Amino acid sequence: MAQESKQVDPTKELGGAGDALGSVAKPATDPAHESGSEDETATQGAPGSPDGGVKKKKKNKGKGKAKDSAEQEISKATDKTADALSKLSPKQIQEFLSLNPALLNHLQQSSSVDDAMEAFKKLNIQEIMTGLATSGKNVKDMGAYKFWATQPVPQFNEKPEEFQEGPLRIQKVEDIATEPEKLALEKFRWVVLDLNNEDEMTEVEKILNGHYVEDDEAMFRLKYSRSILKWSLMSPGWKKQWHIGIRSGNTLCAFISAIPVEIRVRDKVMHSSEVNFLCIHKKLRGKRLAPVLIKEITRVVNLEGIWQAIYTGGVVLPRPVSTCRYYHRALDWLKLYEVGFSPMPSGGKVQTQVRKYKLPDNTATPGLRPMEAKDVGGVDNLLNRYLKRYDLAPVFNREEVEHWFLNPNEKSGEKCVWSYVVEGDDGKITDFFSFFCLESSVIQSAKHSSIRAGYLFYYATEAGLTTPVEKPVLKKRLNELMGDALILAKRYKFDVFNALSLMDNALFLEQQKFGPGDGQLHYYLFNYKAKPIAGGVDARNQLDEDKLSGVGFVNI
Ligand code: MYA
Repeated sequence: MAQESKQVDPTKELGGAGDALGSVAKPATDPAHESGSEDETATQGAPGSPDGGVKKKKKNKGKGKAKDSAEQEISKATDKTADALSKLSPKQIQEFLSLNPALLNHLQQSSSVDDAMEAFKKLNIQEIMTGLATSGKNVKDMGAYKFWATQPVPQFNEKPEEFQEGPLRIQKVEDIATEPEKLALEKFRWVVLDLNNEDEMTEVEKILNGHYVEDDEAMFRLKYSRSILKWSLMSPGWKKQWHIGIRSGNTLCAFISAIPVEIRVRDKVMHSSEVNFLCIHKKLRGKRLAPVLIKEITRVVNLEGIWQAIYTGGVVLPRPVSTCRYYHRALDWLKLYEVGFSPMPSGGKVQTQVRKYKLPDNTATPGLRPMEAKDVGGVDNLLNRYLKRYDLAPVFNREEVEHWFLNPNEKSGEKCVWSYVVEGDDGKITDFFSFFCLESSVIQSAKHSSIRAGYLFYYATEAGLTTPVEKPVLKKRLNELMGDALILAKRYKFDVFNALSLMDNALFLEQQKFGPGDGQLHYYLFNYKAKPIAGGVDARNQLDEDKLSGVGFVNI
């Protein structure tokens, strides 16, 4: 899944992370509990989830005044945090680190908590903050992962350097239950959604558009169009029984899905599944329904003899194989500013910002043109060779290349993916890039109801295919291609262009005026232990051109 992320002013990152520290100290509260949910009795037997979201501070999204008070708030929080940190006793530091396994990992490398405490004391406040940002939000003590501690996933206390890569659990199809787990309440029932049935597709669209991923401050919520849902849920080999819901009466109140994917982790290629669109109605949150859905998708995937899955998320679970950061390139800066997506840098002016993000009208790469059906073979060949450079990547067949890059739904409605190629004089495809459209609802704005975001999808270029890679050559070519991708995205009326720090993106993000976001995307593998894979950012959450990401898997 994509994660909601919005642009941060890099000079203010310290304040943002300070907020995260505050949230460690204050126990989280789930708003659904506060409102006295009518469904309290609907619990699956374990009320009072120990996790819950960090309490949301609704931001005032007005312009100048809000900005000033936000700045003051950030600066106050930073001062308070610095002050609080300087007063921590060793015991408190130890407790703090135990709440942040990822930061502890980073400090520890291979040593004990005592050594980590020493290292912690030596860190300056900014390092602590960015270390926290790197560790992600909602990190819990391992013991608090009641469900995930029982699943075949690597745990936080295991040392990656001692990992033997491979599956964690070996099973046989004949041992897999043929019926789903019984739901605790009679009014709940399992359903398999038929996405070829327009009414059932409407129900999926409705639950996702009302209840799916939001940013931390509940300002934006991902809004999947029907065409992107069909595109992403009905890819080659899709199975109806992998589109699962729970109904309460006639209302679809929870959903989870999977599609088949071929993934490669280093040298190992696996028939696998990609799990996405896990969503529970807001009134049913915190009632342990998510584990029930996850166990059910595991069961139906296992029944097909598939034992591994890849999935991503904004929350920290045991245990990310990689973590990437979101970056955003404003195309309509004024609109992004008006909805609270992009901040005004201190001392900045609207006109200067608008000018900064202005783009030429026309693309500059000779031979660049939209991808056509006749290019499928060429793109398949180039892309699969390019993806071999990464530690974690899909392996596409021709049918998948056709599906993912040529709009299967274009005729029936909205276009959701744009793909371009450069054809050399000899007719060979030398370069390729693609991006897809995913809107976000603006939850509270009188002026704008949605943001149209382009997400960088897969790309490949012959310029990156030398052994060893000549980084300056690759960097130059990627900047040319991505500069054109931005011009095209602007032409197609996107407001913002988003990309993660994965693939070789660290080579062009800054040059193309992408700014860091407040969102991270953690990559997970189910039933496969793998050593960590670089996410394109360093321990301080900054782009790392020296150590490019090993992630070549982009999801929707
Ligand atoms: S990621 C998108 C997730 N969806 C959203 O963020 C939409 C908005 N939020 C919601 O709808 C709910 O808050 C969700 C949790 C449904 C996320 N991935 O029922 P609960 C664990 C995995 O009381 P709720 C995507 O779609 C949590 O740590 N687990 O919680 C990929 C706790 O377990 P533990 C998660 O807040 C999904 C337990 O659930 C996530 O009401 C990949 C609490 O359950 C999460 N994003 O609902 C799924 N969030 O006690 C895994 C919370 O251990 C697939 N939890 O801490 C695994 C592979 C399966 C197939 C295998 C085949 C081989």
